[in-house]
Amino acid sequence: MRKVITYGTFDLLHWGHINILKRAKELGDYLIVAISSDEFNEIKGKKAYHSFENRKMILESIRYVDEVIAEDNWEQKVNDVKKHDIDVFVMGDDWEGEFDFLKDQCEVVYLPRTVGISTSKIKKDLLKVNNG
Ligand code: C2G
Repeated sequence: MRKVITYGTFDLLHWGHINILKRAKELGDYLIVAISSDEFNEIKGKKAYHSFENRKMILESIRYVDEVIAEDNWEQKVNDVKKHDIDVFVMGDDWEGEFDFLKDQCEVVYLPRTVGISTSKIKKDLLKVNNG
């Protein structure tokens, strides 16, 4: 069984997220998503609208996702790949090259980001709508 893993905050879930989850799943048979904890989001300088528990529950409902684990720090990826016997690590290409250190453990695939949508764009557009 080919196992795939990907990481992210996945806040205000949108079709760009679904695109990468769908494509990540197509690279194997089992997809694990490591979702950033609220504490780790602070380290990333992000404030998610939905709590970790709610972002986790939402991701677990997606047909492409087989398992959701917590992402608590930058360092856990090496151990996650070992512990979960991962064959493929996937991230959007805004992270191109950032995780090449995993290449001696598993395949590392950067997929093109979906253009035209992002959580920050949603927040910005809503601000505009509400402020006229
Ligand atoms: N993504 C995408 N297209 C978009 C928006 C996001 O392909 N329009 C991808 C990102 O490239 C990432 C995933 O969706 O692979 C999740 O995006 P975020 O929730 O913004 O995750 P990020 O903050 O980049 O966290 O350790 C890695 C970090 O946790 C990644």
